[in-house]
Amino acid sequence: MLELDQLIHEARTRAAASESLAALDEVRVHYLGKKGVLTEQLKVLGSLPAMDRPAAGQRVNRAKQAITELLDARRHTLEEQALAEQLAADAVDVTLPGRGQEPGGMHPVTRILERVQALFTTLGFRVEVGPEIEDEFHNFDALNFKPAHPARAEMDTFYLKDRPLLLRTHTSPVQIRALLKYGAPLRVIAPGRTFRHDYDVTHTPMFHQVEGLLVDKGVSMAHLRGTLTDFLQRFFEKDDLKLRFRPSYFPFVEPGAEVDISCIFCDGSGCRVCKHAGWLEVLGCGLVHPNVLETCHVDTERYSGWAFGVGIERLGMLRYGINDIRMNYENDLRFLRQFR
Ligand code: 2NL
Repeated sequence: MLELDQLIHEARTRAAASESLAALDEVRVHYLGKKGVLTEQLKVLGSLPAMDRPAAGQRVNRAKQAITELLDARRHTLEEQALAEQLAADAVDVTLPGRGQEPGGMHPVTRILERVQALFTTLGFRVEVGPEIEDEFHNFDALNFKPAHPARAEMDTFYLKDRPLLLRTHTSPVQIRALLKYGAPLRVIAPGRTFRHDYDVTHTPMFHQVEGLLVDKGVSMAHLRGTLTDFLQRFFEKDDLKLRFRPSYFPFVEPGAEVDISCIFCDGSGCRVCKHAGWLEVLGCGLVHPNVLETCHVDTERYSGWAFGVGIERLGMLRYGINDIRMNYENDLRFLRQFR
């Protein structure tokens, strides 16, 4: 029989040299496995004289137990080490500052839309919305556009395959629908998307508009001027803002006017934004054409009305100093982050 004490000593040395659980398991297989050194020793017992067998068996079993214990002790040490390493690697430094949140923000177009709506709902206007796909009747005919008016041409208007359907070119049709539905008297504003065949630094094929319509008894240009002055002074937070009405033509109003405000960047003394004119054009307006009121079954002997239309992107460019309208729709985070 082998020298068992020598065997135990050798097993202890090899266990201590094992740096991983896998390496330690190889040592276990070498001594205690099915074909291990000690297992072989037990098989040899059979060839000993009967009287020597019990004592020899006892010695082998003690050696087996000693090796099992030293392997267990080593495994325990290795497991503790692995656990300590894992804990160190997973450690969370609770004193580190947080990563912070990056909340989204309201798009500038949405901000302007909501601001304009708030200013008019305060004055008793109701907000109306309508379809973006319209027909020629609500978008043109009811608004007194003559059959050959150039705005109807495909150069300016997006028609659907089955004409008379089209993408609305303004939100006026929403007000036509409101007037047909509710009749006079009426105060509405119609915010929403509009579409025109146009693309450059001041035009995108999709843009937003708010239109306002007021129909009542004794409505005049003076009333329109007062309401728009109040609106624009509040919108630009400037109570000495000046308005200038220039005669202009839109088929759906008579008289029609374009409204300029004193330049909010130079107060009228002249700068690059107002091209040294001292004035900025902001909206179009006028008294509703009698043909429009009659188409909507409003009694023009008793009622008159005024209306206006304003471009939301245009207002945003002025209020936030945006110099290219297309930035609104490019989703550049350097642009969007400025509106949080
Ligand atoms: C512009 C001009 C304008 C209107 C819109 C309107 C609506 C109805 C009847 C009469 Cl239902 N008028 N809207 C009136 C004058 C001008 O918009 O340049 N907007 C950006």
